[in-house]
Amino acid sequence: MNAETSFAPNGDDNSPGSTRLLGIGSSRLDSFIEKLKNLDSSLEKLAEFGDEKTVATAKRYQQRLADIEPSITMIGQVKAGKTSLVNAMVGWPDLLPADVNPWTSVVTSLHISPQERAEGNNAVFKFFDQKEWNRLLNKGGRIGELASRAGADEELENVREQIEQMREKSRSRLGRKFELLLGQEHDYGYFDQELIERYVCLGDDFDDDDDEIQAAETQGRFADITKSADLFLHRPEMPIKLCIRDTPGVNDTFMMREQITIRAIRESRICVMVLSAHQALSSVDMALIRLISNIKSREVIIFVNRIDELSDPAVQVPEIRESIRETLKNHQGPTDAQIIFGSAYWANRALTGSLDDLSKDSALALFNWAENELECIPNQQSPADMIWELSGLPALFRALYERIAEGVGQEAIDKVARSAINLTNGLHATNQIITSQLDIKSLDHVNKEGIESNLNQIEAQTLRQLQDEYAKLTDGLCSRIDRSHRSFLERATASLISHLEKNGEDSVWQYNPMGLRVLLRSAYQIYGARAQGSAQKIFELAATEICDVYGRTFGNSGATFAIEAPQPPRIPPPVFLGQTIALDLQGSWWKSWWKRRRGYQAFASNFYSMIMEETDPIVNELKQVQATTIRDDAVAILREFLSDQRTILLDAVEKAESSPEDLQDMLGDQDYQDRQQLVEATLSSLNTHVA
Ligand SMILES: Nc1nc2c(ncn2[C@@H]2O[C@H](COP(=O)(O)OP(=O)(O)OP(=O)(O)O)[C@@H](O)[C@H]2O)c(=O)[nH]1
Ligand SMILES: [Mg+2]
Repeated sequence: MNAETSFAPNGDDNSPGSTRLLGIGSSRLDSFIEKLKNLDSSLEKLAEFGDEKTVATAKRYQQRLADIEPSITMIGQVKAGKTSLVNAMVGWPDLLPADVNPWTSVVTSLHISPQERAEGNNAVFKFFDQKEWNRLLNKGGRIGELASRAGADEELENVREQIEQMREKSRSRLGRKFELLLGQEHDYGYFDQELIERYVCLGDDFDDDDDEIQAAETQGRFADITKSADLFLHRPEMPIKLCIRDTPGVNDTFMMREQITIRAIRESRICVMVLSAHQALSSVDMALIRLISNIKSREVIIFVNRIDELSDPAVQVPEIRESIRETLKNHQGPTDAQIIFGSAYWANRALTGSLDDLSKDSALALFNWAENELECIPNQQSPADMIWELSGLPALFRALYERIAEGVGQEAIDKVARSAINLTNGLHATNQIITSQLDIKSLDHVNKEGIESNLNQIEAQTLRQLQDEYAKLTDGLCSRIDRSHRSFLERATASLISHLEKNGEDSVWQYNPMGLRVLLRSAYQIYGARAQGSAQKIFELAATEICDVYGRTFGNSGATFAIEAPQPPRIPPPVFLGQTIALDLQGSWWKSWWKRRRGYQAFASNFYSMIMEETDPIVNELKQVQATTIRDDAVAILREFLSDQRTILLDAVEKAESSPEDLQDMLGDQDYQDRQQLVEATLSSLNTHVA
C-alpha cells in the first residue's frame, strides 16, 4: 500500500483541514529561500561555462544546497504529547502511534520534503546492536549502573528482574531470529501506520499462544529491539526539507532513554522541549532542564502542549509562562528560550477537518483562548485555519524557521558560497591566463610538477600545524577539566565531613553537582573558542599560501584575488554534561546509599570514589569524544578545501599549458569577453552571500 493513499483526509489540497495548513508560516523563510535560489542559479551559470571539471564541481555544490535538511529534536516529559505534536507537524494525525507503551525507546525521524522523491515514501528501521543490547541487559542501563554503584541491591534486583522479563518477551516474540536481528536494519519502499506499529509499539501481553503468534505478526513485533526509525515523506506545502525527530519521554526506569535523548539532541541544531500544560515544569523535570541548559537559548524552543485541557487558558497561560521562567531561572536553565502555547489535539482536528465533535471542555477552552488571541488571527479565515492558528503550530513553525534562517541555514549557504567563490576565482585566473597566453604564446614558468609539490607542502604543513595546535589545546582542556574535577570532589567531600560533624550520620546530606557542571562547561567553552580561533588562523594561512602559488605561477595575470578560507568547525553544545548522576538523584537512591555507610572515614572515601566513577564518563566524554569530533571536523574541512583548491589550480595550469588550438577546443566558441563578464557577474552575486 502506498503511504500517501493510506492517508484519507488530505486528498484535496484545497479542502479545509488538508495539509495545506502546513504552508502557513513559511513566509519566515522567504528571504532564506531567495538566497538559496540565487546561489543555486549562480552555480548553474558556472556550469554553463562548459568545461567538465567546473561543471562537476558546481553540480556537487548545487547538490549540497539541495541536501540542506535542518533537523529538530523534540524532547520532553512522558506523555506531554510529543508524538501527537510531531504527527501534526507533518500533517498526518495518526501516523506515529501516540500513547505507546512506555518501554519503547525508539527515536523516530520524519524527513519531510517539498520535492517528490524518486523512490516515493520509504522507511528504514534500525535495531540495537549487540553491544548496546548487552549493556542494557547486563548492567540494566544507566539506572542499573547507578544502583550497583550506590549499593542499592534491592533496586538493582528489581531492575534485573524487569530486564529478564523483557528479554524473555523479546525471545518469544521474535523467536530464534532474535539475536540475528541485532545490528541489522529493515528497509521498506512504503510505510503505513500498521508497519510503523510493528517496529515502534510494544504489543500487550497475551495469555493465549495463538493470540501471541498472531499479535507478533502484526503489532509490536520488532519494537523491543528497534533503535531508530527513519520515515521519508513528501509534503509539497513545506518551504524546505526538514527532519523532525520524536524521542521517548525522559524519565523512565532504565534511564536508557536519557542517553538516547542526548544523542538525538546532538544530531539536531534546534531542540523543542514539549511540556504538558498541567505540569508545566516542575523540579521533577530537572533531568530535562539539565539537558537543555547546555544548549544556547536561541536553539531551544519550549512548547507547552495540551492547553485544550485547561479550564481557563487566558488566565492560566500567563501563570504557567511565569512559573516556567521561574523554574528555569532557579535551575540555571535557558531563561530566555521562547515559550509557545498550544494543543496538538486542536492541530490534528484542524488537519482532519473534524471540528464539530470537539469535546465540550475542549471547545470551551478553544473559545476562551480564541478571545485572548483575537488580534493574532486574521479575519476571514476558515474555522480550520483559525483552530490551526490557535493550536500554536504556526507559531512553532515560525519560530523554527527564524532559527533556521539565521543559524544552520545561513551557515550552509555561507559554506557553499565560499566554495563557489573559490571556484569562480579559479575560472577568473584561467581567463586571465588564457588571454596572457594568447598574447605571449607560452608561459615557461608554468610547471605542473612544481605546483603539485608546492601544494603537497602546504597540505602537509597546515595539517601538521592543525594537529599540533589541537593536541596542545586538548592537553589544556584535559588538565583544566581534571583540576575542576578534583577540586569539586575535594570540596564536596569537605562539605560531607562538615555535615557529619555538625549533624551526625542520621540526617541525610545533599550536595548539588551544579558546580561541577559549571566548571566543566566553562573549560569546554574556553577550549571551543580556542579551537575555532586556531582553525581560523590555519585555514587563512592555507588560503594565503595557495594565493601565493597562483602569484608565483601565473604572475600578475593570475593572482588578482583573495581566496576565501573556509569557516572553522562548529563547537557542538556539551549536552552530555546534563546526564543524570548519583548526586542528582534525591529520594530513595541517595537515602539507601547513605544508610549503608558507617563511620566518617568510610563515608568520605566511599563518597569520593563513587562520585569519581559517576563523573568520569562525563569528563571523558568532553575530553575524548567532543574534543576529537571538533578536531576531526577541522581536519576534514581543511582537507576538503585543499583538495578543491588543487583541482581548480591544476585545471588552470592545464589550460595554460595547452596550445591555443586545444584551448579553443576545450572552450568551444565561447568568447573570452563573454566568459569574463559571466565570471565577474557570478563573483559579485556570490560575494553578497558571505558574511
Ligand atoms: N487533550 C489533549 N491530549 C493530548 C494532546 N497531545 C497529546 N494528547 C494525548 O496525550 C497522550 C500522550 O500523547 P503522546 O503524543 O503519545 O505523548 P508523548 O509525549 O509522545 O508520550 P511518550 O512518547 O510516551 O513520552 C495521548 O493519549 C494523546 O492523545 C493535546 O494537545 N491535548
Ligand atoms: Mg511519544
